[in-house]
This record gives sequence, structure tokens and C-alpha cells, in this order.
Amino acid sequence: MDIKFSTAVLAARDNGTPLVALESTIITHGMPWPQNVETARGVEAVIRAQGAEPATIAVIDGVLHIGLEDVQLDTLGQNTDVMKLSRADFAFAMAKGKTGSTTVAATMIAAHMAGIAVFATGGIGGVHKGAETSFDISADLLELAQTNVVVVCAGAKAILDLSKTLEVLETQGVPVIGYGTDELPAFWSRSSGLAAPLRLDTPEEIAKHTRMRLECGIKGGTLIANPVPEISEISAQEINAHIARALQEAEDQGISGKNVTPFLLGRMVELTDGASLKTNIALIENNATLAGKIAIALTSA
Ligand code: PSU
Ligand code: MN
Repeated sequence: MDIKFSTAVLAARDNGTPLVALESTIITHGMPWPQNVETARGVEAVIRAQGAEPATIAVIDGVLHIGLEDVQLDTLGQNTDVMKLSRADFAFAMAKGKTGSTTVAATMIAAHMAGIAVFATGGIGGVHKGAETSFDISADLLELAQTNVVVVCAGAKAILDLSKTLEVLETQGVPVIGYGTDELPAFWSRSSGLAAPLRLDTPEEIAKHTRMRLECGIKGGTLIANPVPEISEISAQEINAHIARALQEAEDQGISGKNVTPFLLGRMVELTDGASLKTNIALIENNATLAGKIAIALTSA
């Protein structure tokens, strides 16, 4: 299999600079152009500011890329014909020479293959509202159960059923850790009304927990739920009306499968006049900062 490392990632590997993985579905299916590319670059800069090196992951013409060159990021951000890759179709895209962006699940697989321990994203996929009839549960949850990567997110997206999402994570043995909070954050909002099962307050504590799991031989990822900064949050009550409307539209239009999350995120940007996008950008940068700190903490001591 061909794996292509970017120039910057290769240099980091030579120097022993810790790497932080970044997904690319957020770029191709999560945000409109040009904010998607601007955000991707901003997030990379935030990680470098912490002394770590970002590795944005994607499959381009069948080749797994760990770290993207500037031109590749530009091209991917404007390409409207990109597969959204999860565990089920990651290898398919490589076998068929396709271009695909990696979701949380596929990015975890690729990060693990490349020896990257920490990954920053916005919000993971989870159990959708109405899953009792649709059975729509993101493969992200099952990946967290089996692949050793620390995933920093702002909680699961509030378009999901958060309590069912927590239940599945508990069943699958995934530690869900509130960062500096006792409450599970809900992506655009800091609060969900649900307790975070576990709490840690510093990158060093997270690094210690990660090492402890490794020593115990416990397989699987850790989910760090990092609340969006207060100045950027949209209150739950403000966002909920928009969520209800977007969900109704998805149902009316028969949106299903892989298209559900991109459809809902896109409608949320429109319904909030871009406010949800601004919050989305702020929370990803906040997560990238923390992921950079965790990556550094994992190398020291
Ligand atoms: N969160 C965002 N934007 C996104 C996603 C999450 O703010 O684009 C993407 C991630 O790649 C996540 C995927 O893994 O949505 C989940 O998709 P699904 O619900 O189809 O599993
Ligand atoms: Mn789904």
C-alpha cells in the first residue's frame, strides 16, 4: 500500500515532533468553501503554535495521505466529487483509486497506521434521533471502541440523541472525559444537561490516563469532550429550534445514510445565518489547541 507523508510530516517524524491527526470530512462535507479551507489552515496553525505538527488525512487518487501539501488542501476543499470514507469504504477507495475524505472513524484507522496518538475534530458522529427505527448509529462510535487514538471533540453534535450516544459509548467501553467540566458539552453549546461520565483537567492528566490504558493493554480510543469557549457558544435553547427544523426537512426529503450528517450541518449554517459555522470553527480551533498540548504531554515524562 502506498502511504504518502507530506514534507512537513516527514520532517516532524525525523525531528521527533509530536503529530496531531486531523480529519478531512469536515473540509469536504462539513463546511462550505472557502471557509472549509481557511479553517483547515487555521487549525493546522493552532497545532503548530503548540509545538506539534498537524497531519490532515485524506485518500487522494487511491493514495493514503498523512499530511496534505497546500495545493492538495486547496484542491480537496473545492472538489465536489469526494467520497466520505468511514471504516466500511476506506480500503475500497484505495483499491479503486478514488479520492475520499476521512471521517472520524477512518481518520482514527489512518492515524493508528501512521503511529499518531492524538486526533482533533469538531464533533464525532453518534446515535441519531429516531435511531430506534432508523438504526442510524455512526461507525465513529464502534471505531472508538477498538482503535487506540485520543480523540478531542466538543461533544457529539447536538443534532444527535446525546443520551443514546453516551449509552453506546458506555457499552463499548469508551472513556468519555469532560475536559475541565462535569457536564457533557453539546458541540455548539457548552451544556447538554447530561453528566460527563469522567473528568480530567489538564493535558498531563490526559497523557497519564492514556499511558495507563496502554499499560493495562486496554484496546480502544478515548474521547475527550472539550466545551466550546463561552464567547463562541450558541445556547442550547437558541440552537434547538433550528435543529428541529433541519431534522424535519431531512425527514421530509427522505435524506438517509451517509447524507444525513452533511445535510443537517449544511442546513444549520443556512438556518443560523452562518452563526453555527462561526461556532464550529471556534470549537475546532479550541480542540486543536488542546490536542497539541496532549500530544506534547505524551512525549514528556
Ligand atoms: N462534525 C462536524 N463536521 C463534520 C463531521 C463531524 O462538525 O463534518 C463529520 C465527521 O467526519 C464525522 C462524520 O466522523 O461527520 C459522522 O458522519 P456519520 O454521522 O455519517 O457517521
Ligand atoms: Mn449514519
